[in-house]
This record gives sequence, structure tokens and C-alpha cells, in this order.
Amino acid sequence: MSDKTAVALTIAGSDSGGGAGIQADLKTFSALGVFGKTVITSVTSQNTFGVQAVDDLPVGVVESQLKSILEDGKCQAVKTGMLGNEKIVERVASLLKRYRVKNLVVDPVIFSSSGKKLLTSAGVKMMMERLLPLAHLVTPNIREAEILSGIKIRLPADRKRAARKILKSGVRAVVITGGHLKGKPEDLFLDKSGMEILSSKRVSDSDPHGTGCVFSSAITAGLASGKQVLPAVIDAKDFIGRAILGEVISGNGKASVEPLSALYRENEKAHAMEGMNRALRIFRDERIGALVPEVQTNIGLALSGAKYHEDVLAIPGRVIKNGDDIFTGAEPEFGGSRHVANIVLTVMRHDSDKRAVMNIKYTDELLKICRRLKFKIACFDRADEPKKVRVREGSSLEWGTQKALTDYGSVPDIIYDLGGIRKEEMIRVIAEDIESLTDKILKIHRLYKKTL
Ligand code: PXL
Repeated sequence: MSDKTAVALTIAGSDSGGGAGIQADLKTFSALGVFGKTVITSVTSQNTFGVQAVDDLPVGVVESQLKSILEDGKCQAVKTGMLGNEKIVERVASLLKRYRVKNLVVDPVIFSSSGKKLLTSAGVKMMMERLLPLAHLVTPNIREAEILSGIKIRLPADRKRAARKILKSGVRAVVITGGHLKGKPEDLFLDKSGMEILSSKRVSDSDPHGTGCVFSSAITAGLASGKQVLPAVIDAKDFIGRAILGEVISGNGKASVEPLSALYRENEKAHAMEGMNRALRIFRDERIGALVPEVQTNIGLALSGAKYHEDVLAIPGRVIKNGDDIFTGAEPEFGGSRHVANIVLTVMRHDSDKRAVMNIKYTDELLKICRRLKFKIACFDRADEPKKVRVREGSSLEWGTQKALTDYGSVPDIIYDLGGIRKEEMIRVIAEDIESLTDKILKIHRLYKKTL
């Protein structure tokens, strides 16, 4: 138990589809190490195609939840999301004021991402008059900023005017998000000390459901953890980028952001690292040096959905042999070898479930052993390699792997080649994961040892 854990509250609607609202807020708090509490204002029936129904809760039910939380103290930051109607806005504002809530972030949810109205017009007016004066920050997108300011936003200058107008409501700072505009996503931040344009690279062209909720929750989590407003906004921008990259297709319609994706990835990386180190220990104990070719060995282990070299774990400097003993000069590293990563990534383009590769020495005997083990075997001939591929550093193995896979028609257990000018012949062992790769290598080695 830790009494140092930051606590945050979200006052928002339930999204039955799980992509936005309370569900997204709680995941965001958790991903950022903040304990989340919830006050539900409205129950929306929705899925990845849109909102089918909206049922605002009776204002007394909202009040009762909120009082329970506020009576308990210890809530370092609060956000509001969907509030539904003016009665709920009024009651929430008056309670937040009575309990002198600090660090209030208002996400002025007016429409769902599919275009359904989630706050009445009277509710918008009430939010401007009663809620914004209590808030540290309001986080409208362009469309919401237009409604809050009454200014049509076409040009960057319009957005600045809108931000100044919104600040007049009494809110201490405003960030108008620009993710829905074309080009680089630029957010405009304004507080009493001035204006900042926060720009970032566009991580993806998709516009998944839930971005507004996750962004404002990430800011709230930052405030709960003691950050100032602007640093919290900057960090939240980075966080939402990763949640967009990790978007999930959870139904047959629109994708949703996944606030936990970065955590899942870290977890997967730690598992891969453990698995790789375990495999290396087994190979060391088994003394598999006889399988290591002159150019030495590497093992590539990719994360699910790997696309780049950085997504593939390998050993920088390779696995080297001294007699039957093997050594590594460095810890496994993501992006640790372009060579072996090229092979794994090429294999994954044919079958994304095959994520582990290791190269071993070629001998006729070893190939025979692979046949005896009933491994599926494909090969390529370096003589077929076009010159322009040969001269492009690092593209040779990609070409060879691609050629073998295309000729074979599926992903085999083994791809070998007989080498070429200044190219050693080689066997590559392919497997689904590091455990099954280890298993295949041990089987090969045990049979090979008997022939030596
Ligand atoms: O993204 C705004 C939003 C907030 N809250 C709920 C929602 C949505 C969008 O659909 O459903 C409950």
C-alpha cells in the first residue's frame, strides 16, 4: 500500500464501446500511475460505429457520487468530460466550488467523435459561466473552440482570437488542440503569461475515437502528480501520440486509442529480453559453438507487429565462438542488429506470427539433419541476386529471404543458401517465438554432435 500514490477524479460519461469517456479516462490515469476515481454523469450506448443512445443520469445521482468523493478529500486533480445537460453542469460546478477543488481540467465535450450531441446548448452556456471560472485549463478541439468563442476558425489568427476570447471566461489557461487539422498537429496554448504553439510530428493519419478524453486525462494525471499546467500539457501530447500509434480495432467501425499501449509494449519488451537471455544461457550451457559460422551468429526476436529495426531484439556484436563455447560481448538490445532484423522483418511480412530467427553454420551434414527433423526447408541462390541489390549495403539478406519465401510459398523452418563470392554459406532457423527457436536449435545441435 502506498499513501504517496496520486489520486485523480474524472466526472464524465460512460462509453459502452470502451474507447472514450470514463473508460478511456481510467485507463489513462492507470497508465500514468495515478489512482482514478469516477463520477458517472451519463450512460451512452455506443459502439465503433457511433452513439445509439444517451441517457443522462438524474442530477441527484451525480451529486451523490461527487459528494462521496469530495467528502473523502485527497484528490489532487479533477477533470470533467461529458456532462450531458445544464442541470448536471450546474450541480457539478457548485459542488466543485463549495469543496474548493484544485487542479480542475475541463474537456468541453459537446459532440461525440461520430457527431452526436453530448451537451445541450443551455449546458454549454452554463459551462462557460459556472465551470470555466473554476478551471485551471480547458481543452477544446477546433469545433468546440468555435462554439465556446463564437468565432469561426479558418486561419491561425482565428484560433488565436478564439483562445483569447475563451480565456475571458475566467479559465486560467486554454489549449486548443489541432490534431484534427491537416498538416502537423499544432496545439495552441494560452495563459496569462502568453501564447505557445506546441507542435509535434504527425504519428499517424488515422483519427481514432477517444483522443480528446485521453489527452485531457493525461493532463489531469500530470497535475495530480505535481506538474505545472504547461509541462503537463506537453507530456500529455507525447502520451496521446503513443496512444494513437497503439490504436485498437475493437469492432467493425472506427479504431480507438489505447492509452495502455505503451505499457503493453514495455511489458512485451521486458518479456522478450528475459526470453532472449534465457535462450543464451541454455545455448551457453549446451556449448553449441559447433553451430556458429565464421561470420558468427545472431538471434533476432521481434515484438508483435514489428515494423522497424528498433522493434527487433538482437545481440550487438553477435554471438561468438571459441571451440564449443559461445560468448556475447554485449547485452541484447532492441535495434541491436540490422542484419538479423532485416531477415525477421521480411519473414514477418509473410507471416506475422513467426518472430524469431537465428543463423547457424551451413554444412551438408547440418542440412541433412534439418531434413531428418522434418523441418520445412527453402533456399535461395546468391547468383540470382540483381547487382543493384548486391551493392546496397544490408539489403542482400532481405532480398534472399524474400526470394526464398516467395519461391517456397509460405514461411518454412529453414532458409539456407550456399554463399557466393566472399559470402559464407548459411542456414537460418525460423520459429514463432524464442522458446520454439531454442527447441529447434537444441534438436539440431544434439544430432550434429553425434556426427562430430
Ligand atoms: O470524445 C468525447 C466523448 C466523451 N465522453 C463520452 C463519449 C465521447 C465521444 O464519443 O462517448 C462518453
